[in-house]
Amino acid sequence: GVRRAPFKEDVFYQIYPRSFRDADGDGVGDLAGILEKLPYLQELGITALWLSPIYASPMDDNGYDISDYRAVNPEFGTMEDLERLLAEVHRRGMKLIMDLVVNHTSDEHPWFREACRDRQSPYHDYYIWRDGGPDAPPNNWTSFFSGPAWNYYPEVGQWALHLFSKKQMDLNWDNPALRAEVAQIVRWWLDKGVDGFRMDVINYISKASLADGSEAVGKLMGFTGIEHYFYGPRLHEYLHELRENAFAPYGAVMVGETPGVGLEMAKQLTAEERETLDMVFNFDQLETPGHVRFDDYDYDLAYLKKYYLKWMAGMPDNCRMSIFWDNHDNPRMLGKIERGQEYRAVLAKLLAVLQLTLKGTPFLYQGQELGMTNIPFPSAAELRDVESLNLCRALEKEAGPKAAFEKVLAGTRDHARTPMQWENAPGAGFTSGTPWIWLSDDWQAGWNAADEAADPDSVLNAYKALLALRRAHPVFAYGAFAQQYASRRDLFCYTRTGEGERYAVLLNLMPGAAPRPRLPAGAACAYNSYGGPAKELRPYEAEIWRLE
Ligand code: ISL
Repeated sequence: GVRRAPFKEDVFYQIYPRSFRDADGDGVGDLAGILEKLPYLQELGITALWLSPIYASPMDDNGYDISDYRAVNPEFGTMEDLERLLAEVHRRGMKLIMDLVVNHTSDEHPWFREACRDRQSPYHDYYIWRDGGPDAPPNNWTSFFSGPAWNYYPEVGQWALHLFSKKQMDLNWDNPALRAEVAQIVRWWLDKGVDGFRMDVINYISKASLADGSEAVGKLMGFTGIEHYFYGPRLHEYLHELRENAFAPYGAVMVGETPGVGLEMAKQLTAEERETLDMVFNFDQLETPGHVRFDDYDYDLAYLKKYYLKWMAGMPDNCRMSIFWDNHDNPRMLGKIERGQEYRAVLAKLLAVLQLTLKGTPFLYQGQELGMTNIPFPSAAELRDVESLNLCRALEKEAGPKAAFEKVLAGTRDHARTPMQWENAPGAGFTSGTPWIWLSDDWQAGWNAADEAADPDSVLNAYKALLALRRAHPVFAYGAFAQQYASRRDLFCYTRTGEGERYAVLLNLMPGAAPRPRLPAGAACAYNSYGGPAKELRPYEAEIWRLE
């Protein structure tokens, strides 16, 4: 069975601070806004929060470009605000993890400034440099945010690597001084009482070599060079060392964001006896095979079932995966499956049941609990994300502005970054000012926290009920998973068994009615997404049954 640990019972909730709640009216969410909403999160039944970066940053990538790891960006508030928030989170019995972005720093970080100023500086070797003239970069690697992965710095006559934007410079983890520096930063925050970190693209930190990337892999993935760093030769060593030197003494949790690692690597990275990460985010569930994020297509729910069946069968009890499909880097899953309004609420509830009853650690993303979805942005002028803007610019050259915008609109990360819809009021209760990013009028149609709190059938109240059920029954955290009625391709049925309890979950994956499979005598309905069970399963109906 699964070994018990407090963090394994948690349901995490990701806050994207810019878009959560703006307390001071400047249009940008802030720490005071999060503090204000803690009662809401506690009532919802969340037990742990993950904050996307709030550190000092020029905000080229909304804070994933850090210029001071020990400072709070004034846009978000002060260090006192953060300490108050942490104390209040703990007082309410919740945990707080922060975002550790240490594959790269901002080019405005003093380390990088020093590195550029003087080749002899000890900080020079904190980054990844190659000699060469200004005409051609040292290899064919591409950045995830369009264009080559290298900048030329005439001051030192060298190229420096950046896998992300031009202002996000990759750190050289092969340098022990840099690794010691990162451990110090982690300990500094853990000393403040933070409960752990979500570690940004942490599987990219060990670069095997700087040889050219395969053109074939580049074509397939859309990025060239990735095979040289997505699971580098010293990755395990670096993570284990950081665990020993920083996390382990505090019992703090290490959650790896690990794009591109498959099942076998996820096992290697999370196996408890290997003492590396506590769990990973994998991303292969986010697009149905044959598609990439910027394709305009309807996601097939049957694939989500197939994916989790494979992973739950493949992950032994000593390994751990997170369960999620929404975050700040992707359009919302709800809208990828169904674009219309007809099934919006019931599909949101099905996804809630699924996420809170599969075996693993759920990470909810802000707004999921409201049934927030992807609303088409009106024009390219409304886009804010560096990835989207760079891609738009690159595509415009080939295809013109209209086609470029359509392509970007299908996959833009900005879909998930629109403001939280708190109230039926101007600014949606997010801000009294002008929101930093486009806000649709979706909040006027009942899709906001205040209206939903008052509606017993709302998505919000479904989440509350499901989170309460999960908290009351540790079988959902620890119990064994077994698929049932495997021949029913229109349904996803499974049991969770353990801790002296047994539950069955029935999900109708189709937007039409379906015959109901037989349940054992004595089964009692613990949750039904239509308010109570009927003879047939209705479109996207989701149920949980308590078995004797
Ligand atoms: O959006 C992507 C690129 O196409 C994703 O692959 C994403 O960049 C990747 O999952 C890494 O994401 C993390 O690191 C990035 C940052 O922009 C993302 O917001 C963050 O979640 C660089 O720090």
